[in-house]
Amino acid sequence: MQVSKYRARTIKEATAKVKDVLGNDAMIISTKKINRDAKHSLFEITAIPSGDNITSESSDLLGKVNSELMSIKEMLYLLNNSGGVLEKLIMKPSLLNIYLRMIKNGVNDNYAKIFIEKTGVFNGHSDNGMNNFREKVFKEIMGHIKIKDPFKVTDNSQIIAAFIGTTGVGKTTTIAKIAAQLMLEYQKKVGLISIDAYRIGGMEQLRTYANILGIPCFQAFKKKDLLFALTRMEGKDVVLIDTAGQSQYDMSRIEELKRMMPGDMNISTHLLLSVGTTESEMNKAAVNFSALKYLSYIFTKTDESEMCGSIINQVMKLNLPVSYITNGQKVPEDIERADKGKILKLLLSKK
Ligand SMILES: Nc1nc2c(ncn2[C@@H]2O[C@H](COP(=O)(O)OP(=O)(O)OP(=O)(O)O)[C@@H](O)[C@H]2O)c(=O)[nH]1
Ligand SMILES: [Mg+2]
Repeated sequence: MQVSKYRARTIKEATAKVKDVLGNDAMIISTKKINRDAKHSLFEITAIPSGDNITSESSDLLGKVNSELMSIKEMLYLLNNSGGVLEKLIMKPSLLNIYLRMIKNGVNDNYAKIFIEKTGVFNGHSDNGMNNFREKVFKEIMGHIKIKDPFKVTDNSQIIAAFIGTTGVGKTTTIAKIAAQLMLEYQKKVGLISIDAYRIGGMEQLRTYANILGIPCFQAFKKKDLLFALTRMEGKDVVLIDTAGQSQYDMSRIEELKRMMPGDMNISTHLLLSVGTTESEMNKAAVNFSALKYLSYIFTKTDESEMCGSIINQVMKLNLPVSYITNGQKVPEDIERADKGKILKLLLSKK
């Protein structure tokens, strides 16, 4: 293994030097700031060419930093996207790595910075033990995530839950997945209601799932239909209501839905958001649909998106709990109850 050291006055220059000699895919083993005197310091990068075999005699050198290896390409990415955090974290490869993962997963850089800052690393707090800072960041992120199980009951009361969100976000499919899960895993009696009065065939998709599961499914166009359908659901533990997809900008349709399911009807609502949506679009949907006082987020299509950072971005903005995550088209298996650890993994997954 050919290990070389490159020094320059700034981290940018040192990175450029490595890139010139070893190329974009060279792996950085360590970074260091060397103070020559009070005024002058140098950055040093120790790197190996890409594909270089890490032999046993060199594994000592790599030691515990092995898991933190970062390529020059990633370092350049951080230089352009980290707004000064890189320089501050240069001596903390494990934190730098977490920061990189967050940024590459689309976590808003302000939030990423806050999570790192909370460890105290920027205030000169020392790292007690190998993984302390790492664990602190994980704890900090997870501390912001709240989890909700919409179907947890302490008494025997019926739960009525409606699912709202923009067109095609996955409402009908998710309802089918949840219905199946509640029936098969939790032995619940489930009924379905569709209030999709806008689309021809809007009801058919839900009815097909209901037929497969062998459960009732009613359609409602108006509030009185909905009330009638609900009376026919007496005896069910859970009633799931499918709604028509609507633009987050169409406030009149959102208001219409609100009139159909007013607060006194004891219907809990849950907002579906597709993780592939841009941060601003997602937030717009979250804010405009809040007229319906939804109780939790369901993040959909994590399988389709390279970046799941939007989950934490949204959670940080409105501070609401997450109930489910969906990760594919297959009914009923592609759904998971939300879990802090799983969400953390999605935010830090390697790209
Ligand atoms: N890859 C992927 N596709 C999904 C997921 N959830 C739903 N879909 C797909 O997204 C498409 C739309 O799903 P629907 O359940 O019809 O969405 P909807 O919100 O009910 O749509 P409208 O009723 O038209 O507003 C379908 O092709 C689903 O199979 C998911 O988690 N991952
Ligand atoms: Mg639908």
